[in-house]
Amino acid sequence: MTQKHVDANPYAWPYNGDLRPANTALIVIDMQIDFCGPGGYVDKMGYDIGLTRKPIEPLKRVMAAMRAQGYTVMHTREGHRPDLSDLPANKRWRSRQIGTGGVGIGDAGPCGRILVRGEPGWEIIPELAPLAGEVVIDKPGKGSFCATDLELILRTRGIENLILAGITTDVCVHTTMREANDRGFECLVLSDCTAATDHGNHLAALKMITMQGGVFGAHADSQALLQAMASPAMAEATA
Ligand code: C5J
Repeated sequence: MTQKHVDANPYAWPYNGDLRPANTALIVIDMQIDFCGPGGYVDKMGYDIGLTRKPIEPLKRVMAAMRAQGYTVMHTREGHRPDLSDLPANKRWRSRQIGTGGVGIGDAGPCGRILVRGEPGWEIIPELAPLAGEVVIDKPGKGSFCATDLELILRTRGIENLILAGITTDVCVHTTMREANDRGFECLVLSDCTAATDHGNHLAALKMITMQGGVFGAHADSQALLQAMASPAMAEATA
């Protein structure tokens, strides 16, 4: 077998050097107007969308390169049914505790009802719109595996390695990484293609990944991934 590694932290990723378009997917998590657009949920809560918009430019480059090489590119959207039958009461209550006017998930805001499927704020931002044929996973929770068909789709495609990006590092990206890691997927978070509503939390979330030899996987910046993708595969070292 030939080998390709990303210069990642705390180990050269993936662990077995088996990085190929056929076994590796990029999952772009929740790059929705509600998380990084003006008038969306994050903006309404009073957080700085300057932080959550930072991943857009590096993500554009990574998505273009991965699409060009035939890697699987997938997207997720956090959101609830219009009748809110999949919105736990405690999630709704907590979302109303912050921001202006007690407005939370399911309530009307400047971009329509917050995190409700079909509303303008729930849409993926136009800069990172999915291409025709790319899988989009609609999830009611923070993790991308909970109450979705993501795992079935990944297994059906023979995906073993997941490259994770999007919003937010400490919530939906981390939850998805933890779910994926427990299912045996080899995970890499792209540090400049994700962001949190608090930069300290972003840094802490990245640091958590590096504990215990890479307790959930590894992280690297997008440049390191692009370099690995451009490099010729090396013959496997023999002991
Ligand atoms: C949050 C997310 N933070 N996509 N969602 O509520 O991280």
